[in-house]
Amino acid sequence: MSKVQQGRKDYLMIFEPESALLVGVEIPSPGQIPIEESLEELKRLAHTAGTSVVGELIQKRSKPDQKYFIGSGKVEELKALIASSNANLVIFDIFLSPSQDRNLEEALGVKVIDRTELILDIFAQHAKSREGKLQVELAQSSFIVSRLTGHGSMMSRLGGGVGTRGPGETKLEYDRRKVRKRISELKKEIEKIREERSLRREKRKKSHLKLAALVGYTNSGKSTLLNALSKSDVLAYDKLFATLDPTIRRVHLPNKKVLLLTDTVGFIAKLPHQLIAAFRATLEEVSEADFLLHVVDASHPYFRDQITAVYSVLEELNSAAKPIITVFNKIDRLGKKLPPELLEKYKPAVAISAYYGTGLEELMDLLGG
Ligand SMILES: Nc1nc2c(ncn2[C@@H]2O[C@H](COP(=O)(O)OP(=O)(O)OP(=O)(O)O)[C@@H](O)[C@H]2O)c(=O)[nH]1
Ligand SMILES: [Mg+2]
Repeated sequence: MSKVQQGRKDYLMIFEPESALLVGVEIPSPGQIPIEESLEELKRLAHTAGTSVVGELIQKRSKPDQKYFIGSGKVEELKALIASSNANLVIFDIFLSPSQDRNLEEALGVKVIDRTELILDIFAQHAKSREGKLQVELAQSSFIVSRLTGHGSMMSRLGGGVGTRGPGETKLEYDRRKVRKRISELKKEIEKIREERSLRREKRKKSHLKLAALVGYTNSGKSTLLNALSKSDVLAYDKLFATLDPTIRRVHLPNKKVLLLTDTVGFIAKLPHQLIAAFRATLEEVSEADFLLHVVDASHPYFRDQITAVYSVLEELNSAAKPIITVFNKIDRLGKKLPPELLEKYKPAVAISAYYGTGLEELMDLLGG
């Protein structure tokens, strides 16, 4: 996993090459995505982070166990699986409380992380710009501070060499204070970036050009579409969360008008709250946009659930009421035509292949109108 901690000592989590076991827990609740689907996605996230997956375990429960989240019988089963598969990491597809994380690490004798930590790790690896890096560090620091509650399991993931302690002060209090201080520095720096952005935005408004934001589930093809429409070469990659930094490009429409189009970080089901909070500066492009282009990977078996997940993130960004053009992408991978009722349901909507350039004229016409 992440090697970014090199040279940035204190706050980032430290991971080594890993063989991971994945654990999914199904607790019946309305709107819950199927456990198999969620675990499949967790596996892709683990691969993106550079971890190999050596096994999976699923438990169905009516409610979480307070101590371990899973039942104590399952803990034993997991222990045996760790021994037989030589796993050195367990990734839970749920949000673990700090004490559950600690109890599990103690019982299993290997490192335990949850979905949030995994996604944070991927973000840390993919952040390129100063803004992206600051936001990732803020998300990680906020996560760490939320975990600095008791015993020292998290401590081992913080860089050592913490300097001299004040008289009578425990290491924990010291660390918590130190991370909090860093959080406030990071917030100040990000605030500066927000101000720069808002200046740029003012300038943009004077140009009277409309701004559209590409939103959508991660890997749906947003960057590919941005490239196709603006004839540029933004990084598009078959990995989750390839894009972390917003990039704005000009699109020349058939009616001779120019539209500004911005790429954004992809969304995902169960997006950690810390990330949305930390990426506020970047995601402001979405709330500032005149309208949204919602890119859907129509070839994904669970694209309907992905649409729902995107809408719930848009709600969190107070942007669900904006005009939305739904773009069903990757139709080249469909065996048959996209059902017309789908286009009707999400009207205005188009079916395209950003990769092969199919349907782009129709989309351009919609953008111009
Ligand atoms: N077959 C096919 N593949 C596509 C199409 N559009 C995009 N892809 C592929 O899908 C993968 C993801 O594309 P990106 O454009 O990076 O997706 P994104 O939405 O920007 O993803 P993140 O930035 O990771 O959230 C890449 O491997 C693309 O080549 C399409 O129309 N057809
Ligand atoms: Mg992208």
